[in-house]
Amino acid sequence: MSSFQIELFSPAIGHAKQLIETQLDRYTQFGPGCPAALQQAIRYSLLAPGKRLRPLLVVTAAEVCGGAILDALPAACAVEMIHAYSLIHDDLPAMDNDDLRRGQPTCHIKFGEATAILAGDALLPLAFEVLARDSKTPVIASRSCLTLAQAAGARELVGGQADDLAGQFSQGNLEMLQGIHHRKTAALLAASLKLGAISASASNDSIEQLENFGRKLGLAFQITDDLLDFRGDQDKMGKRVRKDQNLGKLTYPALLGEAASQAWSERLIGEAQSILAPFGDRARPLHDLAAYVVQRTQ
Ligand code: GRG
Repeated sequence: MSSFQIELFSPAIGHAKQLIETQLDRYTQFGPGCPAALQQAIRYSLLAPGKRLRPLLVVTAAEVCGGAILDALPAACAVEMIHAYSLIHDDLPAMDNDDLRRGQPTCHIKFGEATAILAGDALLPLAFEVLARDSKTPVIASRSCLTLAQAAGARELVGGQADDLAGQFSQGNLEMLQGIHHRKTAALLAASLKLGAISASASNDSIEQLENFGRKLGLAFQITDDLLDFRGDQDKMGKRVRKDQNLGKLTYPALLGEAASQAWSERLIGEAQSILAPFGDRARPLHDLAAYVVQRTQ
């Protein structure tokens, strides 16, 4: 695979990414009631050039389960909204205090702290509004809302972030690091796979297999993220790099070394890909996305 831009990975991925971005654009044309500056800040962060890995996992999982991409679009957009809110809030001075994200100034640098907080606050309920209103059936809507709420909540995304912030300067071990990243990163990736399967009304077995695939993929994604930060190509990453090292933060390369971290992420991807065996050839696109996760350079 010579290209590392996700849309160039396959024509189908490029097409799905366009559909997702068009729909995200539609979902954030709020009309009367939403102050102009708030709408601008929401769209600035949400529509900025991200990889869209999570929504692509949603639609790809749906297709692997025999579902239609259009039926998976509300969940795909919802998960990207949660992700974008978490990035806006993570970049705030009270959290990671970052000034660059997705190759552009962070939301609070561009619009001020109060507007950035409110932009994140607005994206969070918008995700559930979209799921509740636009999922194909009421059963799919309620299962999707539950799945996303759990992944974004106090035990997973927010809890992982809290522990990450609390542990920033402490001595840690691999178990602690993994506990944080299972929740901060892998939970939302696993939920993306599960949401795709739910949108296709897949069997409970398939939903569980895809979720397990997502957990391993999520951990491999985070290890790769730590490695990319450690190796430090800011232009490719579109965000500040080597911050983790400078802050003395617990990371995989710091704990295990670069080579062992790389080997571990590749092993996790192999394990994740083997979970896809029951899906046969239909799982090829997910297999490929998993390979992308450890080969990526951004
Ligand atoms: C503030 C509630 C709250 C949570 C923050 C997502 C997160 C938790 C923090 C962001 C910082 C970070 C490095 C998190 C790990 C997850 C991660 C690598 C996010 C970046 O995801 P990409 O690479 O970003 O998919 P793009 O911009 O491509 O969407």
